[in-house]
Amino acid sequence: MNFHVLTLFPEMIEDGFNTSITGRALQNGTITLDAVNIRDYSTNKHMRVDDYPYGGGAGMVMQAEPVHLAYQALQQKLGKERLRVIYLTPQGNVFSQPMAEELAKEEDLVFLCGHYEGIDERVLEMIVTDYVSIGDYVLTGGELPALVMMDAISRLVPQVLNNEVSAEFESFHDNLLEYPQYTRPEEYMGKRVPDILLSGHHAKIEQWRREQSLKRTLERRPELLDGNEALTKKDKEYLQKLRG
Ligand code: 6GU
Repeated sequence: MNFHVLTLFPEMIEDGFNTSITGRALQNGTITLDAVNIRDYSTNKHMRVDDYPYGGGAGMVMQAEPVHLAYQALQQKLGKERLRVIYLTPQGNVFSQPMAEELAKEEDLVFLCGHYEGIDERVLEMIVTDYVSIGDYVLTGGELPALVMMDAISRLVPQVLNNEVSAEFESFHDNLLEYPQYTRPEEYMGKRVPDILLSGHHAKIEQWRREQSLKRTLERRPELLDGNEALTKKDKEYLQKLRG
């Protein structure tokens, strides 16, 4: 997986990605990251990349040309005419695990990060293939959303997680929330680890964990249960019992 990020703050992208699991994936070459400074493609003698909005209004707008030139340089470098270009904007489709799974299949992904009041619409029409938001709130720029997306996509790339099974057994496995986890000591401030987890009885532990997932999902995210096709007859009986 090769990530390319067009941004005015490349150090924010590099620093944000270079730690922990994503940092290790960069070090061992499973993932590459190329943070391109859009300002390097300014043709203005003062290296400006923004200007006042036509029609008036608050703030500044990023100009089309530097973004377009940065994109064309990337096309040249990769020898690819068509690229998946994701523009981070609160006006986009809301990012989700299925979207991460789909994007993880690509060889190259380009993230375009806007700042100020956004980017000149004309270059967006020319190069953007996907408009994506990370939720209904407003951020100052697209860098944190790009990092959020790259993190979620990275952990789906084969070889990125050291434990191969952990990408499957997670929150949103079967679209249910994950069961609670415990580690040593067996008792902390008078609170004991559930006995079943110390029993060594694997089938019973699996059943307990499934029930905890169902209980937690019912309590915290009940909408995930509506029409959930992963629910077995046994799951549904347990949910009936919980609902009383
Ligand atoms: Cl992708 N960008 C910005 N600026 N704000 C956001 C967002 C994206 N997603 C939610 N809020």
